[in-house]
Amino acid sequence: MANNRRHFIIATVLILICTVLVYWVLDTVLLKPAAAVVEAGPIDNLFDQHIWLIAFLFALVVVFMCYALIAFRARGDEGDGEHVHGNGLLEILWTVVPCFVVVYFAWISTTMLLDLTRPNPDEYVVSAEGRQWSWLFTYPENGAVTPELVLPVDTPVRMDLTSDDVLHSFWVPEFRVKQDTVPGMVTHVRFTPNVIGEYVLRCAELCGTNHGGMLATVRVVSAEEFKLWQSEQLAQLQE
Ligand SMILES: [Cu+2]
Repeated sequence: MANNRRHFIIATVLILICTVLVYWVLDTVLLKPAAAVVEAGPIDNLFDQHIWLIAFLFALVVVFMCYALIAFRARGDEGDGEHVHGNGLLEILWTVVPCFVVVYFAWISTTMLLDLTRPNPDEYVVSAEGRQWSWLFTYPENGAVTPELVLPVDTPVRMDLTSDDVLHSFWVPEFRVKQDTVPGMVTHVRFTPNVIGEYVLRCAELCGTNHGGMLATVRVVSAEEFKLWQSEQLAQLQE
């Protein structure tokens, strides 16, 4: 019994160490670009919780397996091992605990999705059309049509997305959110850019030969610069 407890304590400590190491490796390898929207905080937090869970599950399986292989190996004895006929407590635990984990992640993911997709009365609307293999943006308030997306900083934005041909997907990694564009319907994606800068919009849905080249420049500018840009667009329209 004392020996069992010793094995259990050693394995638990090894699992905890392995969890931290795997988390550290994944966190180092899966580099996310610096966030540039208000909504990034909770999204990155959810991502982080998943990475911790993945690291723990990996450690749980691999450490137990390796520990058992080494600590309980048959030393010259090739006879049958002891027969085990199930363990009620263990079976209840490994059914109930994962259930709670799944419900927990479903709950926080659903509430976050509802939060991120909730309409905001002050949102600034821009339409984006995806086509093989480029993007086109329309500003409904003045009818300007541009190949680059220019947005005012610190303003909630709603993109109305459509497709001219096949499925595409609107994705700016720094904005974290992603949404498919679907032929024949309008889909929406909402975010609030909070860092002035230049980003790249990428198509994230395999859509044909030049899918990888389906990029567009996204510029997040100050309110003054945005007004200037709007008046330039308007002047061009009136020419
Ligand atoms: Cu694509």
